[in-house]
Amino acid sequence: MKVKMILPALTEALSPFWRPIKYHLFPPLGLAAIASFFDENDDIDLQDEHVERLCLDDDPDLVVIQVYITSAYRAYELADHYRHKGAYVVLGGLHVTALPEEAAHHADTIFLGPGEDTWPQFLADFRAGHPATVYQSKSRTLAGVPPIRRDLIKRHHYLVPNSIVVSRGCPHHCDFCYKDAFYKGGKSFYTQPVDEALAEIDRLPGKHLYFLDDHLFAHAEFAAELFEGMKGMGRVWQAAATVEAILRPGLLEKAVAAGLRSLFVGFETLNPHSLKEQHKYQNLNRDYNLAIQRLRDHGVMVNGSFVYGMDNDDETVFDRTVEWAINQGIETATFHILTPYPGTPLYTRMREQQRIIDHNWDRYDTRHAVYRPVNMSLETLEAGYWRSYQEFYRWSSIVRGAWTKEHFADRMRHLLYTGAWKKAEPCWDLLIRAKQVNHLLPVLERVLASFGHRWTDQEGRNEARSPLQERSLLG
Ligand code: B12
Ligand code: SF4
Repeated sequence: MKVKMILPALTEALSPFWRPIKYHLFPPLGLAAIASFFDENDDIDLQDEHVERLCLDDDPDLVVIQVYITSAYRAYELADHYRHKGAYVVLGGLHVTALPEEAAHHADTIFLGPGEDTWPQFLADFRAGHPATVYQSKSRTLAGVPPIRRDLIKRHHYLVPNSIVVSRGCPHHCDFCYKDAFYKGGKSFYTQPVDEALAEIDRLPGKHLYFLDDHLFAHAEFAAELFEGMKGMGRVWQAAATVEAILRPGLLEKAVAAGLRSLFVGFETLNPHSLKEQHKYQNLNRDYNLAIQRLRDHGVMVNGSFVYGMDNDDETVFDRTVEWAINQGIETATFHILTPYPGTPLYTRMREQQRIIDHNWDRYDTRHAVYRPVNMSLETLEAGYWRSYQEFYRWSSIVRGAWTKEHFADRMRHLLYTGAWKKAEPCWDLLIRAKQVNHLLPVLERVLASFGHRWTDQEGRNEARSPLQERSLLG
């Protein structure tokens, strides 16, 4: 059977704000994960439109499209194109699950929820000639799932080709998050068996890993076993976790010993009323400063995530947040405008309050205000969002952030890492165009592996090695 799998690009790909490096960082894994259920002799072409131009004049038997909200219109356009050509078209993913009726107009079959249980069932039905129009995932497990089809991923397009995901979902229930809507009807958080996760890591070439899990530290026992198993594998890696998990004694230490060098942390807001408003209770009454100090003491860089536009936010929120992030020495920050994704409690609430003013999914990219904020105008919200990026990433702020650090090595790493991400975009673009981005991976690995490394002195204190000491250690 001839199969075409497509991850359509979001409309942003055509906009002046398009940042190629963001999409050439690491491969998303949704389609490669379900591709593992195909037969050996199925002829599969997997295309990620964010990194390659789609070939649309082929004639596959089956077209499989993953739909995110920001790429929904493009996904429907592609689906219509292939249906017109006579292919059987199926749609799945977050947006299909949130709005099945909308997606069903463009598909022969739609899938709701994760695909590990429904996809093999569909393939059997399809081959037998009687596929259903809707498959709803109910049984949730990653045990025994065949390995992700990494052979279908064009590794040379990505800076860090080793993305990996060892769990699904998250145990928390924040109002703005896609999670509860997507996993409705079954478990909303589950992990791979540790042995299978370690085997997957072992199969990955090179050194650097990028975990795509929503919250890698969520299941403390699983995480501790995973990190124990990774010790000695010589990996450096990045992942996401909550403030609460960072503060939990013991787990961070194990992660660092296993090679953790940079962590994405959802701080979201510095205002406890806003945390309550969004039911983000796991962040409530947690000492953010202490969490950052712990990460810093262990040589882990921080990518802080912040959300603007909650009902308690007024126009002072932007400067306050940026100033705090700089003073804390956070290396990279991502700012978002609160976005009511369909299916979430936030969407339901705002809809009831008749505050949603825009239903153009292209604008649900966390850069646009698609609703009426309470304590500021929509224009102030969008302007404050853009100003935050400008302020946080100006050189004076980067230097100020770097100099909050005690050790010279950490200051240098901050300057190199943050500067490379935000100040060297034209160089990234050139490398991407020349299909050479992957060649910079060793440099990233060296920055992550060497500068932030910690050793324990005889009294059990953590110390940073100087770059000189590092160089002699690395040979
Ligand atoms: C990697 C990633 C990115 C990458 C690349 C994404 C890309 N090229 O599209 C980057 C960093 C660039 C990025 C950017 C953005 N992202 Co993003 N990203 C992710 C992340 C961390 C991992 C995705 C992944 O590979 N997951 C692992 C695979 C196995 O899971 P999966 O993709 O869901 O696939 C499973 C199911 O969905 C299902 N499935 C999917 N497709 C199909 C199809 C069929 C036929 C079937 C049967 C099943 C099926 O089966 C799969 C196996 O279970 C997710 C969080 C997460 N943990 O998923 C956020 C996430 C997808 N991103 C999100 C957002 C909001 C964005 C941005 C808008 C943010 C921004 N302001 O920049 C942009 C826009 C992205 C876009 N393309 O539209 C949200 C989406 C919310 C929503 N309702 O759509 C998520 C869920 C994060 C979150 N917790 O809110 N992202
Ligand atoms: S902690 Fe993160 S992944 Fe979990 S529900 Fe909240 S926003 Fe979603």
